Amino acid sequence: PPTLLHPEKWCRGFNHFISQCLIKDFEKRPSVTHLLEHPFIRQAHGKDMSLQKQLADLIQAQEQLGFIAKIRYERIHTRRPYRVDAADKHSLDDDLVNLEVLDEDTIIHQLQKRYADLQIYTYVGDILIALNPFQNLSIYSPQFSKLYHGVKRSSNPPHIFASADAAYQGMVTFSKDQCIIISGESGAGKTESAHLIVQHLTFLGKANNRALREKILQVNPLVEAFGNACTAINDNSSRFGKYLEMMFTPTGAVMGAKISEYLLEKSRVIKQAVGEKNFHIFYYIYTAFGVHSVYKILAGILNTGNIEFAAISSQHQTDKSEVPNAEALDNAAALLSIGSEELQEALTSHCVVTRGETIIRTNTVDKAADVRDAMSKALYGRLFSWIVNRINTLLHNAESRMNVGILDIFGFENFTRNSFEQLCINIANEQIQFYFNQHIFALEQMEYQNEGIDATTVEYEDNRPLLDMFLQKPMGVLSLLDEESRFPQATDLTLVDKFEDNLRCKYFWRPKRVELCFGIQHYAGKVLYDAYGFLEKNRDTLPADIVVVLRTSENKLLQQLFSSPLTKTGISLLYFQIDTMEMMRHPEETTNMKRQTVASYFRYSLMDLLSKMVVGQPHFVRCIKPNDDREALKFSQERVLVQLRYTGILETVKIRQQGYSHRILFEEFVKRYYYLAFKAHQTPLGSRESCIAILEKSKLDNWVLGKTKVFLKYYHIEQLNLFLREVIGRVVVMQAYTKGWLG
Ligand code: AOV
Ligand code: MG
Repeated sequence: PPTLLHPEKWCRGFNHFISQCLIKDFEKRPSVTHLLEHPFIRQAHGKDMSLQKQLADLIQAQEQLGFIAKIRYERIHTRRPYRVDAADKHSLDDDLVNLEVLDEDTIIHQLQKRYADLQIYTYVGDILIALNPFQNLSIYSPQFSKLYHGVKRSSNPPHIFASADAAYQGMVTFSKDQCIIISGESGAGKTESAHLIVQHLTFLGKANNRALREKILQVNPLVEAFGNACTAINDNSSRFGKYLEMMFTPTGAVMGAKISEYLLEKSRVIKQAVGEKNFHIFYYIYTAFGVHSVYKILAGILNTGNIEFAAISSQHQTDKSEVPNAEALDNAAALLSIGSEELQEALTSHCVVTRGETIIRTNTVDKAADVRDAMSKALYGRLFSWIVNRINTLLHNAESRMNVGILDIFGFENFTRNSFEQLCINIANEQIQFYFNQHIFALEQMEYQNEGIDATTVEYEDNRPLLDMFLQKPMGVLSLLDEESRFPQATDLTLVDKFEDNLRCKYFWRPKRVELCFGIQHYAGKVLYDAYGFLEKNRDTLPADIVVVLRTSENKLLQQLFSSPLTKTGISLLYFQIDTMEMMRHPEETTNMKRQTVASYFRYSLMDLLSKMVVGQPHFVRCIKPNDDREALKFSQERVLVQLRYTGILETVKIRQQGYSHRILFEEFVKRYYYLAFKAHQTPLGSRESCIAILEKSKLDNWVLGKTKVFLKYYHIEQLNLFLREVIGRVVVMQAYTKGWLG
């Protein structure tokens, strides 16, 4: 039994000791009555001091333990303390790192066996492989969220909730932003995975505000109605890149969200490949009730698509066009709340200013059709950005300090005919693959060298040369495309010639006899592109005459969409901002800004996305498509093998088996985990020795110390965090009870 202490000794020096005794005692018998009976409390009560004062002192004492800063009282109501000794229900098969024989056959066999048992998730260390089940599984209910809440990862079979949980715990424990990067080819299950992550994070970050929770859960379906469509590969294919940041309070309660959207495939509004459809929202509006300004614009876009043009040929003029189906024109104009005549004029003619004089020129049939399409694309693109912006206004919370970002972009695509959109989509995927490689292989191996650690080098396929081929200035694909887009005389053919002359590397080739084609050997496979329309798509011109007419609209929303400076955006809200900022800074360059191409916006977008991603601690989810027929339980070894190869899974297994995925500076390590080996009031040095003390006390093995850093396996971190949580949990339980007494 603990030694009785005189109440006057409830001073700083003894606080820690007293708390520890009380905690120990309380753990044995977790009852408040019992605690009240504790000799410390009794003795204090027996003397002159009131119980309340005593307890206030106790809380103060615990505050001095330094934990209150980290863990707030309310946490106890939302979280239960971790249990380190939870029964291990996992099987060795759950993690490919446990395989003794490491070759493609074994890995494929393993995944196939698991898939047949409907075990769609498998770990590779801290990375999650998710096979698309192509059927609804009953493993995503709130019961499952509970099951995966705050337990040791090996307590349950692998699951997407466990990955979301790891990100959440990482954020709460270390107050560090997290980033979940979901990759995989089109139809592999990225968007579904993103939904499930949001679902679990919303569960974990129980907001008191139920309405907020509901709103966050509705964000994805809403944005996807506007940004997803049916393609040849996927009925709900993402036609834009999405980075969703969920915002939390320091105690882990969800408080808002923010979406960044990247490169919406606007061309889908005017044209879809055979067997594909327009954005979902166009099929929903028929059922929508009330016809709202958003719906009016959507219906306006549909009717604009019906406007046709015919040539008016006379002896003098052959380049004039008119609209033979006036009804479509009138409908479109009425829905967009603009004048029908003005619209016709803006479509069939354009103003040119020469030496201060304004001249009106007529448009040919083809030109008029181009203007019509450009208008539809601009309307839709800006509407989409506006919707995303609205969502952000409603959900953004400026006070948020921590977030978990979830990246769900359009997956790698290879259709029968691939155009400019596929090129952009595939470049974005190259970039994500590069980011993965950097994190998993390059940075890790560089650190071994710098820190003098002896670890086996793992060879991996570096896609850097490919990325350079796309992004390099001035000789990369995007720069060459921009350059050619500036020449009025250039054609899609001269563009391909230019590519051929300048891209002298093994990743590019030009097939014989197909003039407008070029091929690229992407990290995920060969893709043949058809350059038809590349220049026009890249220029993405929206004539000023159209903007002028749209600005006269009586629809306030439409007016607003076109009141911002004239840009060819709709790609990303970000560029509305860049545009305005740049113009303020360099008003003289406004005209140049107007000439920004899709390729250059795209490059900015990628950089912006990366800058968001790099600040967070990354977590990777790699989605794999088991077959191309979207059939449940069908596992094509060949298809899976290709994906495993190009994503470098085999190499990932190797590096996770042999390497140390966590590298933490001595000082940082001691700061995080000192309580596992030292008393709360001690202040150990951030030295090698302190690290050893913590690691040994925690009974971990297989770790290594470098010159300045502790090198840990992915499972060590989990262990350490669980130990830490257990200790913190005990203190929190105590605090909650004592606070409860005080009312
Ligand atoms: P993607 O996001 O990776 O493709 P999705 O997430 O849209 O792919 O998945 C495609 C389809 O696979 C979904 O519509 C579901 O029918 C099915 N699916 C995927 N994951 C699951 C799951 N966990 N449970 C049940 N069904 C699932 V793309 O956006 O085209 O790159 O651009
Ligand atoms: Mg998707």
